[in-house]
Amino acid sequence: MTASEPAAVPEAALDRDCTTLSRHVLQQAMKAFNAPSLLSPEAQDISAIMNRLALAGKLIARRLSRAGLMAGVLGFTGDTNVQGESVKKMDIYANDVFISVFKQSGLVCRLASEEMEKPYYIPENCPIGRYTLLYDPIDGSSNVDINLNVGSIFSIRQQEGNDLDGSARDLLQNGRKQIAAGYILYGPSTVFVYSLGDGVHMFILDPSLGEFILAAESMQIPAHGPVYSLNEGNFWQWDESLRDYTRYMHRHEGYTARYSGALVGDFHRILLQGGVFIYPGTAKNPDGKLRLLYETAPLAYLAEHANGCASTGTQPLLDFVPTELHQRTPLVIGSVEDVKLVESFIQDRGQRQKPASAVTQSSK
Ligand code: AHM
Ligand code: MG
Repeated sequence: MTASEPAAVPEAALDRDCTTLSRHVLQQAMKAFNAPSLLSPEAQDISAIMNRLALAGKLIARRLSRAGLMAGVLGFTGDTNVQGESVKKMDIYANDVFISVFKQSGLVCRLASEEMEKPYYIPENCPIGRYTLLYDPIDGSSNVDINLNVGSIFSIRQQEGNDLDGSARDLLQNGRKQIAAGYILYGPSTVFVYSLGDGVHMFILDPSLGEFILAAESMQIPAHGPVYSLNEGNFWQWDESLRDYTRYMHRHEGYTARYSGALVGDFHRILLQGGVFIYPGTAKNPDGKLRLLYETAPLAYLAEHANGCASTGTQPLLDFVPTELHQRTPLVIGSVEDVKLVESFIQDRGQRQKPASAVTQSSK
């Protein structure tokens, strides 16, 4: 090669650059719905939903990247949401982004989020679709004002029943009913991770192209990782079993702690490197802090499709059936071996608390 000849771009790198999120989703959707062609309505719908989610992610990422330079972006609104938490301006902006992106789309019949007490129903003058979108617009919002990572979490369910006659059933069902789930992580790069039930796939936003480009396909959470992740500031509010687990971590070599304050960030680390994240019940909140439908269930869906697992501590998280929209659940999620270790402490303590006869019965 002479100095004047351009260096050849490796074919694989070019192919990867051409594997955009929308192309990938179309192929995945065909598999998920056994669709004979790219033109099948389900494949088209899911692909269009993912494209809209990607647009929401880009809009939120753009605002976050300039937040410190613009007036009225950071800080609290002064209001409290349905969860009793102080609302940040970015929470409202991001919630509105999802609504604007989907309102006219004809893809969803309703949206439900952490920031809205009741679902948002598509107005009568707009086309109505057959899917429900559940989302947490800004997960980890305490990180927003200090320029640390935050995320958006989403879950898609097929509409079942009718809202008008009260027969709607798709919201209060277990997590196995999700047809897709994922998150967008706003960190040094903006990352889009999703599953349509056949593997978990990661895309990175290339700002120069404005496209999410494939970074990893069919990701696998390692069976074990050294990192455990939980808010030890709540130590004295936990059940003794969790305190025993934490003492065990302190006393054994090979473990280290990380806790980012944003579930999406902590889960992303686990997806890449293994380990476990725990948000248990506390004395004040026996079901913990995290919400099932738009926080724990979507991430549990991803964990299970990446060879990891998720539980409430006593049952698989995806089996948990909510009784209300903003239902909370304890969460233990990550590498199979590390989740099992946490569960073993919870179960051991349960056994020890039972009367001797009950322990003998159940251990037979
Ligand atoms: P948010 O969606 O209102 O931000 O709340 C969820 C966040 C999670 O991202 C994070 O893991 C957890 O709350 C942190 O809570 P705590 O400060 O109690 O440890
Ligand atoms: Mg959240």
